[in-house]
Amino acid sequence: MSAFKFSVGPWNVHAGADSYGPATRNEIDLETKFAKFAEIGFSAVQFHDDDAVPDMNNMTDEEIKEYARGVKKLLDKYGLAAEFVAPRLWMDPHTADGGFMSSRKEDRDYAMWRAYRSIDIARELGCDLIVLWLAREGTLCAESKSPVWATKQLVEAINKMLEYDSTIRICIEPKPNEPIDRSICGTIGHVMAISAATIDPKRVGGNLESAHAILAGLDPAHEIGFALAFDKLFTVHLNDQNSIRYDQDKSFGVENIRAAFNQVKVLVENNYGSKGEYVGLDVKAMRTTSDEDSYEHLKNSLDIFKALEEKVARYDYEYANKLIEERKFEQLEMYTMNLIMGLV
Ligand code: 3MF
Ligand code: MG
Repeated sequence: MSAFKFSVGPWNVHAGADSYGPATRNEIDLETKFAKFAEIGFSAVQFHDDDAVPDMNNMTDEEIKEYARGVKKLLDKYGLAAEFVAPRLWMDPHTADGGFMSSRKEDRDYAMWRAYRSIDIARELGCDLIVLWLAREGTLCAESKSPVWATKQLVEAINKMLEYDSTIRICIEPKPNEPIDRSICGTIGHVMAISAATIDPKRVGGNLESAHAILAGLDPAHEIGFALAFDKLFTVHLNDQNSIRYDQDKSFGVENIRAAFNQVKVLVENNYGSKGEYVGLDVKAMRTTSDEDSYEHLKNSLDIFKALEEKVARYDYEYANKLIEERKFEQLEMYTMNLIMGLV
Protein backbone atom coordinates (compact mmCIF):
# COMPACT_ATOMS: atom_id res chain seq x y z
CA MET A 1 0.00 0.00 0.00
CA SER A 2 1.31 3.38 -0.95
CA ALA A 3 1.09 6.36 1.40
CA PHE A 4 0.50 8.59 -1.60
CA LYS A 5 -2.40 9.55 -3.86
CA PHE A 6 -1.65 9.55 -7.58
CA SER A 7 -2.86 11.72 -10.45
CA VAL A 8 -2.53 11.66 -14.23
CA GLY A 9 -3.59 13.76 -17.24
CA PRO A 10 -5.65 12.47 -20.17
CA TRP A 11 -2.78 13.49 -22.51
CA ASN A 12 -0.66 10.74 -20.89
CA VAL A 13 -2.67 8.28 -22.97
CA HIS A 14 -2.30 9.51 -26.53
CA ALA A 15 -2.30 8.20 -30.06
CA GLY A 16 1.46 8.30 -30.63
CA ALA A 17 1.85 11.09 -33.20
CA ASP A 18 5.12 13.03 -32.98
CA SER A 19 6.70 15.88 -34.96
CA TYR A 20 7.91 13.39 -37.57
CA GLY A 21 5.00 11.04 -38.08
CA PRO A 22 1.28 10.47 -37.65
CA ALA A 23 -0.64 8.59 -34.97
CA THR A 24 0.07 4.89 -34.42
CA ARG A 25 -2.85 4.15 -32.08
CA ASN A 26 -6.55 5.00 -31.95
CA GLU A 27 -7.84 7.95 -29.94
CA ILE A 28 -9.53 7.00 -26.68
CA ASP A 29 -12.48 9.01 -25.34
CA LEU A 30 -12.34 10.80 -21.98
CA GLU A 31 -14.79 8.55 -20.16
CA THR A 32 -12.90 5.38 -21.15
CA LYS A 33 -9.69 6.98 -19.86
CA PHE A 34 -11.36 7.95 -16.55
CA ALA A 35 -12.61 4.39 -16.04
CA LYS A 36 -9.17 2.96 -16.73
CA PHE A 37 -7.37 5.56 -14.54
CA ALA A 38 -9.61 4.63 -11.60
CA GLU A 39 -9.06 0.92 -12.23
CA ILE A 40 -5.26 1.30 -12.32
CA GLY A 41 -5.27 3.15 -8.98
CA PHE A 42 -5.29 6.88 -9.71
CA SER A 43 -7.32 9.15 -7.40
CA ALA A 44 -7.30 12.32 -9.48
CA VAL A 45 -7.15 13.66 -13.02
CA GLN A 46 -5.07 16.62 -14.22
CA PHE A 47 -6.65 18.74 -16.96
CA HIS A 48 -5.80 21.26 -19.59
CA ASP A 49 -8.69 23.72 -19.89
CA ASP A 50 -9.63 22.24 -23.27
CA ASP A 51 -9.25 18.63 -22.10
CA ALA A 52 -12.26 19.46 -19.93
CA VAL A 53 -14.03 21.84 -22.35
CA PRO A 54 -12.80 21.03 -25.89
CA ASP A 55 -14.59 23.73 -27.91
CA MET A 56 -14.16 26.51 -25.36
CA ASN A 57 -13.14 29.15 -27.93
CA ASN A 58 -16.63 29.04 -29.41
CA MET A 59 -18.52 29.05 -26.13
CA THR A 60 -19.71 31.76 -23.77
CA ASP A 61 -18.29 31.93 -20.24
CA GLU A 62 -21.54 30.45 -18.92
CA GLU A 63 -21.56 27.63 -21.50
CA ILE A 64 -17.98 26.75 -20.51
CA LYS A 65 -18.99 26.42 -16.85
CA GLU A 66 -22.03 24.38 -17.75
CA TYR A 67 -19.93 21.97 -19.83
CA ALA A 68 -17.39 21.65 -16.99
CA ARG A 69 -20.20 20.67 -14.62
CA GLY A 70 -20.86 17.70 -16.92
CA VAL A 71 -17.20 16.65 -16.69
CA LYS A 72 -17.40 16.88 -12.89
CA LYS A 73 -20.31 14.43 -12.96
CA LEU A 74 -18.23 12.05 -15.05
CA LEU A 75 -15.36 12.30 -12.55
CA ASP A 76 -17.78 11.61 -9.69
CA LYS A 77 -19.06 8.52 -11.50
CA TYR A 78 -15.58 6.98 -11.28
CA GLY A 79 -14.72 8.31 -7.81
CA LEU A 80 -12.04 10.60 -9.22
CA ALA A 81 -11.11 14.13 -8.14
CA ALA A 82 -9.73 16.90 -10.35
CA GLU A 83 -6.22 17.93 -9.32
CA PHE A 84 -5.61 21.01 -11.46
CA VAL A 85 -6.47 22.86 -14.64
CA ALA A 86 -3.74 24.22 -16.94
CA PRO A 87 -4.53 26.75 -19.68
CA ARG A 88 -3.21 25.34 -22.96
CA LEU A 89 -1.34 28.37 -24.22
CA TRP A 90 0.51 26.77 -27.11
CA MET A 91 -1.96 25.33 -29.69
CA ASP A 92 -4.21 28.22 -30.61
CA PRO A 93 -3.07 30.61 -33.42
CA HIS A 94 -3.21 33.42 -30.80
CA THR A 95 -0.37 31.70 -28.89
CA ALA A 96 2.12 31.42 -31.78
CA ASP A 97 4.43 33.84 -29.95
CA GLY A 98 3.50 32.77 -26.42
CA GLY A 99 0.71 33.86 -24.10
CA PHE A 100 1.24 36.33 -21.26
CA MET A 101 4.39 37.70 -22.90
CA SER A 102 3.35 37.51 -26.54
CA SER A 103 4.51 40.49 -28.60
CA ARG A 104 0.87 41.36 -29.51
CA LYS A 105 -1.57 42.89 -27.04
CA GLU A 106 -4.60 41.04 -28.48
CA ASP A 107 -2.77 37.74 -28.00
CA ARG A 108 -1.86 38.62 -24.41
CA ASP A 109 -5.56 39.40 -23.81
CA TYR A 110 -6.47 36.00 -25.28
CA ALA A 111 -4.01 34.30 -22.88
CA MET A 112 -5.64 36.06 -19.92
CA TRP A 113 -9.06 34.96 -21.19
CA ARG A 114 -7.85 31.33 -21.19
CA ALA A 115 -6.34 31.81 -17.70
CA TYR A 116 -9.61 33.19 -16.27
CA ARG A 117 -11.66 30.44 -17.94
CA SER A 118 -9.23 27.85 -16.52
CA ILE A 119 -10.02 29.20 -13.05
CA ASP A 120 -13.76 28.99 -13.79
CA ILE A 121 -13.34 25.39 -15.00
CA ALA A 122 -11.22 24.45 -11.95
CA ARG A 123 -13.95 25.78 -9.66
CA GLU A 124 -16.62 23.75 -11.44
CA LEU A 125 -14.43 20.63 -11.26
CA GLY A 126 -13.94 21.22 -7.53
CA CYS A 127 -10.25 22.12 -7.42
CA ASP A 128 -8.27 25.21 -6.45
CA LEU A 129 -5.06 24.69 -8.41
CA ILE A 130 -4.00 26.19 -11.76
CA VAL A 131 -0.82 24.88 -13.39
CA LEU A 132 1.08 27.11 -15.78
CA TRP A 133 3.34 25.17 -18.10
CA LEU A 134 4.77 28.17 -19.93
CA ALA A 135 5.38 26.38 -23.23
CA ARG A 136 6.06 29.34 -25.51
CA GLU A 137 6.91 31.98 -22.91
CA GLY A 138 10.39 33.01 -23.99
CA THR A 139 12.10 33.61 -27.30
CA LEU A 140 12.82 31.84 -30.55
CA CYS A 141 14.58 34.96 -31.79
CA ALA A 142 16.58 36.25 -28.82
CA GLU A 143 16.11 39.92 -29.76
CA SER A 144 12.34 39.62 -30.21
CA LYS A 145 11.51 40.53 -26.62
CA SER A 146 13.23 41.90 -23.58
CA PRO A 147 13.67 39.28 -20.84
CA VAL A 148 13.07 42.04 -18.27
CA TRP A 149 9.73 43.04 -19.82
CA ALA A 150 8.77 39.39 -20.34
CA THR A 151 9.46 38.45 -16.71
CA LYS A 152 7.37 41.39 -15.49
CA GLN A 153 4.53 40.37 -17.83
CA LEU A 154 4.47 36.94 -16.19
CA VAL A 155 4.27 38.42 -12.68
CA GLU A 156 1.48 40.77 -13.79
CA ALA A 157 -0.50 37.91 -15.38
CA ILE A 158 -0.25 35.82 -12.20
CA ASN A 159 -1.30 38.81 -10.08
CA LYS A 160 -4.42 39.21 -12.25
CA MET A 161 -5.29 35.54 -11.69
CA LEU A 162 -4.78 35.90 -7.93
CA GLU A 163 -7.07 38.93 -7.96
CA TYR A 164 -9.70 37.20 -10.11
CA ASP A 165 -10.17 34.49 -7.47
CA SER A 166 -9.14 35.16 -3.89
CA THR A 167 -8.33 31.54 -2.97
CA ILE A 168 -7.06 30.03 -6.21
CA ARG A 169 -3.45 28.74 -6.11
CA ILE A 170 -1.11 29.09 -9.07
CA CYS A 171 1.61 26.59 -9.76
CA ILE A 172 4.32 27.15 -12.37
CA GLU A 173 5.76 24.07 -14.09
CA PRO A 174 9.23 25.29 -15.07
CA LYS A 175 11.06 24.05 -18.16
CA PRO A 176 14.22 25.56 -19.65
CA ASN A 177 13.40 25.01 -23.35
CA GLU A 178 11.18 23.17 -25.86
CA PRO A 179 9.14 24.18 -27.71
CA ILE A 180 10.67 27.59 -26.93
CA ASP A 181 14.40 28.13 -27.47
CA ARG A 182 15.08 30.24 -24.37
CA SER A 183 12.41 30.15 -21.70
CA ILE A 184 11.78 32.84 -19.10
CA CYS A 185 11.09 30.54 -16.17
CA GLY A 186 13.38 27.52 -16.45
CA THR A 187 13.85 26.07 -12.95
CA ILE A 188 12.30 25.91 -9.50
CA GLY A 189 14.63 28.75 -8.51
CA HIS A 190 12.99 30.94 -11.15
CA VAL A 191 9.57 29.89 -9.87
CA MET A 192 10.57 30.96 -6.37
CA ALA A 193 11.62 34.40 -7.55
CA ILE A 194 8.40 34.87 -9.52
CA SER A 195 6.37 33.72 -6.52
CA ALA A 196 8.08 36.20 -4.20
CA ALA A 197 7.35 39.05 -6.62
CA THR A 198 3.58 38.43 -6.73
CA ILE A 199 0.91 40.02 -4.54
CA ASP A 200 0.35 36.75 -2.63
CA PRO A 201 3.45 34.49 -2.62
CA LYS A 202 1.74 31.90 -0.40
CA ARG A 203 -0.58 31.06 -3.30
CA VAL A 204 2.15 30.73 -5.94
CA GLY A 205 4.31 27.61 -6.05
CA GLY A 206 5.83 25.04 -8.37
CA ASN A 207 5.18 21.78 -10.19
CA LEU A 208 8.50 20.01 -10.56
CA GLU A 209 8.73 17.69 -13.54
CA SER A 210 11.67 15.25 -13.39
CA ALA A 211 12.39 15.50 -17.14
CA HIS A 212 12.33 19.31 -17.08
CA ALA A 213 14.92 19.40 -14.27
CA ILE A 214 17.15 17.02 -16.24
CA LEU A 215 16.75 19.20 -19.36
CA ALA A 216 18.02 22.10 -17.24
CA GLY A 217 21.05 19.98 -16.28
CA LEU A 218 19.77 19.66 -12.68
CA ASP A 219 18.90 16.78 -10.38
CA PRO A 220 15.13 16.33 -9.94
CA ALA A 221 15.41 15.32 -6.26
CA HIS A 222 17.34 18.51 -5.49
CA GLU A 223 14.81 20.63 -7.36
CA ILE A 224 12.04 18.93 -5.36
CA GLY A 225 14.03 19.52 -2.16
CA PHE A 226 14.57 23.19 -2.97
CA ALA A 227 10.81 23.70 -3.42
CA LEU A 228 9.99 21.69 -0.29
CA ALA A 229 12.39 23.81 1.79
CA PHE A 230 10.19 26.83 1.04
CA ASP A 231 6.85 25.01 1.23
CA LYS A 232 6.38 25.62 -2.48
CA LEU A 233 5.97 22.13 -3.95
CA PHE A 234 2.29 22.24 -4.92
CA THR A 235 2.51 19.16 -7.16
CA VAL A 236 5.00 17.03 -9.14
CA HIS A 237 5.22 15.58 -12.64
CA LEU A 238 7.29 12.46 -12.22
CA ASN A 239 8.80 10.81 -15.27
CA ASP A 240 12.28 10.15 -16.67
CA GLN A 241 14.55 11.54 -19.34
CA ASN A 242 17.75 10.43 -21.06
CA SER A 243 19.97 13.48 -20.51
CA ILE A 244 19.75 16.85 -22.28
CA ARG A 245 17.91 16.21 -25.54
CA TYR A 246 14.30 16.34 -26.77
CA ASP A 247 11.68 16.04 -24.04
CA GLN A 248 10.99 12.32 -23.62
CA ASP A 249 8.51 11.87 -20.74
CA LYS A 250 9.71 8.30 -20.16
CA SER A 251 8.12 6.11 -17.50
CA PHE A 252 9.23 7.03 -13.99
CA GLY A 253 12.58 5.48 -13.04
CA VAL A 254 13.35 3.65 -16.28
CA GLU A 255 16.37 5.77 -17.16
CA ASN A 256 18.03 6.47 -13.80
CA ILE A 257 16.72 4.33 -10.96
CA ARG A 258 19.00 5.92 -8.33
CA ALA A 259 17.77 9.40 -9.23
CA ALA A 260 14.19 8.06 -9.06
CA PHE A 261 14.87 6.50 -5.65
CA ASN A 262 16.11 9.87 -4.37
CA GLN A 263 12.98 11.62 -5.66
CA VAL A 264 10.78 9.18 -3.74
CA LYS A 265 13.10 9.46 -0.70
CA VAL A 266 12.90 13.26 -0.52
CA LEU A 267 9.09 13.17 -0.92
CA VAL A 268 8.71 10.55 1.85
CA GLU A 269 11.17 12.22 4.24
CA ASN A 270 9.35 15.54 3.97
CA ASN A 271 5.79 14.25 4.31
CA TYR A 272 4.81 15.28 0.83
CA GLY A 273 1.11 14.57 0.42
CA SER A 274 0.17 15.46 3.99
CA LYS A 275 -1.52 18.65 2.79
CA GLY A 276 -3.43 16.81 0.08
CA GLU A 277 -0.76 16.99 -2.63
CA TYR A 278 -0.83 14.31 -5.31
CA VAL A 279 2.05 12.41 -6.85
CA GLY A 280 1.37 13.32 -10.46
CA LEU A 281 2.76 11.49 -13.45
CA ASP A 282 3.56 13.01 -16.83
CA VAL A 283 4.62 10.03 -18.94
CA LYS A 284 4.29 9.08 -22.60
CA ALA A 285 3.89 5.66 -24.18
CA MET A 286 6.43 4.74 -26.84
CA ARG A 287 5.31 5.27 -30.43
CA THR A 288 5.62 1.52 -31.06
CA THR A 289 3.16 0.66 -28.27
CA SER A 290 -0.01 -1.11 -29.41
CA ASP A 291 -3.59 -0.05 -28.64
CA GLU A 292 -4.07 -2.72 -25.99
CA ASP A 293 -0.91 -1.56 -24.19
CA SER A 294 -1.96 2.11 -24.11
CA TYR A 295 -1.87 2.23 -20.28
CA GLU A 296 1.22 0.04 -19.67
CA HIS A 297 3.58 3.00 -19.14
CA LEU A 298 1.26 4.35 -16.44
CA LYS A 299 1.12 1.01 -14.63
CA ASN A 300 4.90 0.64 -14.93
CA SER A 301 5.49 4.11 -13.50
CA LEU A 302 3.18 3.42 -10.54
CA ASP A 303 4.79 0.01 -9.92
CA ILE A 304 8.28 1.50 -9.98
CA PHE A 305 7.24 4.36 -7.67
CA LYS A 306 5.66 1.96 -5.18
CA ALA A 307 8.63 -0.43 -5.29
CA LEU A 308 10.95 2.49 -4.53
CA GLU A 309 8.62 3.63 -1.74
CA GLU A 310 9.13 0.20 -0.16
CA LYS A 311 12.89 0.56 -0.55
CA VAL A 312 12.74 3.94 1.20
CA ALA A 313 10.67 2.40 4.01
CA ARG A 314 13.43 -0.20 4.46
CA TYR A 315 16.24 2.37 4.33
CA ASP A 316 18.33 1.88 7.46
CA TYR A 317 18.63 5.50 8.63
CA GLU A 318 20.51 4.49 11.79
CA TYR A 319 23.18 2.79 9.73
CA ALA A 320 23.19 5.57 7.13
CA ASN A 321 23.55 8.26 9.81
CA LYS A 322 26.43 6.39 11.40
CA LEU A 323 28.19 6.26 8.03
CA ILE A 324 27.49 9.97 7.52
CA GLU A 325 28.96 10.77 10.96
CA GLU A 326 32.10 8.81 10.12
CA ARG A 327 32.14 10.37 6.64
CA LYS A 328 32.21 6.92 5.07
CA PHE A 329 30.43 7.98 1.89
CA GLU A 330 31.86 5.11 -0.21
CA GLN A 331 30.08 2.70 2.13
CA LEU A 332 26.94 4.87 2.21
CA GLU A 333 26.80 4.91 -1.56
CA MET A 334 27.24 1.13 -1.77
CA TYR A 335 24.62 0.51 0.93
CA THR A 336 22.16 2.60 -1.12
CA MET A 337 23.08 0.81 -4.35
CA ASN A 338 22.76 -2.60 -2.72
CA LEU A 339 19.33 -1.67 -1.41
CA ILE A 340 18.20 -0.49 -4.86
CA MET A 341 19.67 -3.62 -6.49
CA GLY A 342 17.87 -5.85 -3.99
CA LEU A 343 21.09 -7.15 -2.44
CA VAL A 344 20.30 -6.09 1.13
C1 3MF B 1 5.42 19.57 -21.37
C2 3MF B 1 4.62 19.22 -20.20
C3 3MF B 1 3.14 19.50 -20.31
C4 3MF B 1 2.52 19.92 -19.01
C5 3MF B 1 1.04 20.06 -19.11
C6 3MF B 1 0.35 20.44 -17.83
C7 3MF B 1 1.89 18.53 -22.06
O1 3MF B 1 6.75 19.31 -21.24
O2 3MF B 1 5.14 18.68 -19.25
O3 3MF B 1 2.50 18.36 -20.82
O4 3MF B 1 2.86 19.04 -18.00
O5 3MF B 1 0.77 21.01 -20.05
O6 3MF B 1 0.96 21.46 -17.17
MG1 MG C 1 4.56 18.10 -17.34
